[in-house]
Amino acid sequence: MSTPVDTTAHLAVLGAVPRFARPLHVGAPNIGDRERLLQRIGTILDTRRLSNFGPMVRQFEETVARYAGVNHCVAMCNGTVALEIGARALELSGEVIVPAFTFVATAHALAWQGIRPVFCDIDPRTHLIDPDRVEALITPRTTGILAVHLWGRVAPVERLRAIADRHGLKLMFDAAHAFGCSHKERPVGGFGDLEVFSFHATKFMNSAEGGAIVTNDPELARRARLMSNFGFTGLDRVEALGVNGKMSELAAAVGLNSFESMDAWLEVNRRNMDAWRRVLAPLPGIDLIPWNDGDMHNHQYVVCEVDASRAGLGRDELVAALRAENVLARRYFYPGCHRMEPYRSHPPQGGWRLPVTESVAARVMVLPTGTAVTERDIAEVGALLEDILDHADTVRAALAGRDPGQALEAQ
Ligand code: T4K
Repeated sequence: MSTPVDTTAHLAVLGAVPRFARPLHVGAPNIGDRERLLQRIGTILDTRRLSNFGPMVRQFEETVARYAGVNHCVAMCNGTVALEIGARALELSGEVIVPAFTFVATAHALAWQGIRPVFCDIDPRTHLIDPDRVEALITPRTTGILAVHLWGRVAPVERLRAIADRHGLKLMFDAAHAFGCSHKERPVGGFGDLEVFSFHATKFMNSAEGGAIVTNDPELARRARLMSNFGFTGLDRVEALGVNGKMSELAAAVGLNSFESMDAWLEVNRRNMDAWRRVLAPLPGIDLIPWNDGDMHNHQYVVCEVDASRAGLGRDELVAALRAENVLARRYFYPGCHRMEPYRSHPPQGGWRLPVTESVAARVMVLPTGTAVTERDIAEVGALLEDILDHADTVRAALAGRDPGQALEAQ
């Protein structure tokens, strides 16, 4: 017998036309002033300087260093290569302690260098590496800690610094989400031995593709720059093993353009966050994660946790129902790196035990924001969510007949 369709609910998951004709993405790029960008590209073409530490990249590095409050910035082609070069510049080897609740690039950057990521569980309140669990993971092979400022929230920097110092470990931060964020009035960039930004298209500040290593250590910066350019110290002189990690002039031009719009984009993200707060507040079981009021955030990620017992629907059901409507919510960073290859097939003896990571990864839903999303869009998604929750039983019944993978991959 087929499930009766509730005709009072005009929901795409029940066969209605999707509420949004145009998809709302998590991570639609912010685009700066076109005229200024075309001028910059014109200069690049006129001067025929396309790469290899040209003037746009130098200006980009100065700008990033200024915002991050550090002495040195080395621009890179993307955040992943910056993490790899950062790990090498710090001479990390053996094992490095890292959270599993992060984008897989954090772990891959280590494994790609032959370093074993040792996954540490997270704090359920902050979603950040739990400093109380780090020390138990240290072995004679441990050389460092790579923590993540997830969602732009600053990792427990003081606690991690103390642990690293006590055990003679290097401390590195994946700050891919955290450009423009700060903690206790200190901007992200100067914590740890070095930090790595991503300027990917989906980030708050983008250079289309791009990344950077920032540090106050001149020797680390010198080594990172050397490694990003094949180890060349002169025209025919190679002094170290290196790779090509350089940022192009075109990427730097896009990045410089982004910085000119930074204040306006921050304002949009704040406005959108306020709008999300308003529309989600009356909805049961969809809780925005709280932020520290004293800290500065870029609000590039609108992160909530779904409590199925109060919402009446689980996270996956909600995400599937939203995606059917062209609201492309994401399950970042499900299921956790430890459940992805190659880490899933090569756990340490006894397997990974990360109960907090797993329970958080099962609840998190990330909603669209950025300049492509308006307050009106958010109000409409709010009304839509209300409809979905009001018809929770019907939605669940409709989704029960579908391949869950397909429902979640919709769009
Ligand atoms: N560490 C952390 C903690 C990170 O989150 C990341 C990257 C890294 C390190 C590595 O930095 P990079 O090497 O990437 O610089 C995306 C991004 O590719 C990735 O940069 C990002 N984190 C991660 C969180 O998200 P996907 O596969 O989820 O994104 P994708 O391609 O589905 O894009 C999101 C949505 O944005 C799309 O549905 C459509 C829209 N979009 C995307 C792009 C690229 C556009 O409208 N236009 C575009 O140009 O990984």
